[in-house]
Amino acid sequence: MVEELEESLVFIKPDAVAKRYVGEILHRFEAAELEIVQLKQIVIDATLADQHYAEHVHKSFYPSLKDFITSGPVVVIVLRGARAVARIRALCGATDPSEAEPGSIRSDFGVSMTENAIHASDSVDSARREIANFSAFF
Ligand code: 3AN
Repeated sequence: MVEELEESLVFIKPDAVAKRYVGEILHRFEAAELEIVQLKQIVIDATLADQHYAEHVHKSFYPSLKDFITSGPVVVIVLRGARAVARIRALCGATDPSEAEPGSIRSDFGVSMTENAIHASDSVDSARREIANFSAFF
């Protein structure tokens, strides 16, 4: 049986781009046999931030998350592979870098709940919605 491939929307956040971790993070995905389908450095504006984080816009942490995510370039990537969504989430580690699994991207490169280096879709449905949100850039 041929396994169905999944796609995931990933972006390397402004903290990790500024610290020049892009190459190291991309290497981890390629080493895991994930294919880069799209890749672009962009700046997320206020409208796209609100769209992408729609489920968080009313939460207390959202204003600082929005300030941060629009503060500088991000590298947005569509990755494809077998069980890509779950495997990428595992490579990223827990949302809070201090709780992220040793060797995960957030453990190695994140510093806080806000500056946590990377975003990755949490389900195939979220990936579809998020890729559509960013499609104007590809
Ligand atoms: P994940 O990115 O691991 O799926 P979500 O979807 O719960 O986590 O949160 C989206 C983003 O919102 C996180 N990557 C993080 O930057 C930020 N965030 C979530 N919870 C908090 C919090 N309690 N305080 C500050 N930022 C948060």
